[in-house]
Amino acid sequence: MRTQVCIIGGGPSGLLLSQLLHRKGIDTIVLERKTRNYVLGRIRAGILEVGMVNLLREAGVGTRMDAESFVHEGTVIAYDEDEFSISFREHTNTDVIVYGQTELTRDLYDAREAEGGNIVFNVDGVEIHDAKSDAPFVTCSVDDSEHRIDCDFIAGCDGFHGVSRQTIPDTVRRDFEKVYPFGWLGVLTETPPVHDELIYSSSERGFALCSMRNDNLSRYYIQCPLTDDPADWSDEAFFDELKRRIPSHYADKMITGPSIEKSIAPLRSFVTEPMRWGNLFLCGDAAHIVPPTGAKGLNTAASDIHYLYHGLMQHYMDGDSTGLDDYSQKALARVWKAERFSWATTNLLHRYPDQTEFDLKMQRAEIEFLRSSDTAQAVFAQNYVGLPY
Ligand code: FAS
Ligand code: PHB
Repeated sequence: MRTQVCIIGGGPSGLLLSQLLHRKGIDTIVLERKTRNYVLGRIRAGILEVGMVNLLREAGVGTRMDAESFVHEGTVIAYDEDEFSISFREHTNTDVIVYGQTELTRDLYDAREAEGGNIVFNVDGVEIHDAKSDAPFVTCSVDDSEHRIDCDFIAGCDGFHGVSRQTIPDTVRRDFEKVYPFGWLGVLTETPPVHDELIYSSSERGFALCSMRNDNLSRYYIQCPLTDDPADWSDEAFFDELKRRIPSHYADKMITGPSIEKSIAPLRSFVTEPMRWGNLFLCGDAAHIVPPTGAKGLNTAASDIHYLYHGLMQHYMDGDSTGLDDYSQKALARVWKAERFSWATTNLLHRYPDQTEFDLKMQRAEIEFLRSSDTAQAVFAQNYVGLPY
């Protein structure tokens, strides 16, 4: 089998790249380890930056998103019984939209399949060969039969636990990591959101986030110890704890309901450098992970895809490989800024087990400064809506 770009991973990164390249006549194959339903069953991101929105429209999958998504012009920051709003619109003249990763991944699958996309599910044993040569290839097995895909380029879109990053030798690759001493317990419920904007709340009991997917689908998170198991948390216990971490006027009006999904995500900051090795290009979670506090995970995958898509187009259409040569340095420049914002907002709003009284005073002073300073709110807003590509 032969293709121009072999894409490993059928999550949002791999599917978006495949769909964008297809519309420019560039041939791809997507190799996905799981089934379509398994990929769609993972509840992940909810907030899209304008850069991701524009890419999805350019990929021809913006119709349902434009019809069903919500525009959010700001967010609420709460701390104990206090709160304030930060207006994205006022400080950046732009905003974000609420549209679940599950939905955009579904839209991408539908578009790839409608346009004859070559997506192979239940792929096992993916191996990358000769990435440093002009004739790289990928081997894998599907239903116990072996396959070889010869290609010009390989896009490693296979997430944090994939094989692509591991293909780059330890002597070449540098990993940077911070593991946080807590996770997020997330719950999805078919109930109306407690507020029309997101509420990021820092309380003495820990962080909480009130989010949503639509006007009858709410997404809630509470910071929890890494030793917790979702099965340890009844719905009642979850909502009791959530209500104790947000201002009481929200807690009193919250409509709760049975969870239709409950999971714990560990929090980690991670970056690997470089994001290119020969003709292998890493994109999205394969190259970097952020704590979800700043809603940057999926949105940073989007800018990687933007840079690689344009680099590949330039190569195939103009015979110019400048974009590919600049990919790693360009992508990493934006990745590190997203890492910083995600790390800073996590430190601002979460409780650490070893925090001293002084640490808590510093945290409170920083929240109070954010509340009082137009400049600080403009900096928060610029990062939250997404820095330029
Ligand atoms: P993904 O991990 O989504 O996709 C990689 C794909 O590659 C998967 O489908 C996997 O099955 C496949 N794969 C892996 N190994 C393979 C192999 N060897 N062969 C073939 N296929 C292989 N971001 C936010 O902005 N907000 C959030 O609230 C948020 N919550 C998250 C919760 C969790 C539990 C996790 C893990 C991430 C969360 N993220 C969140 C980040 C998330 O949205 C990612 O940024 C996003 O999924 C990145 O997309 P991909 O790069 O496509 O990686
Ligand atoms: C979500 O809705 O899942 C969500 C929203 C904002 C975040 C993280 C997660 O910062």
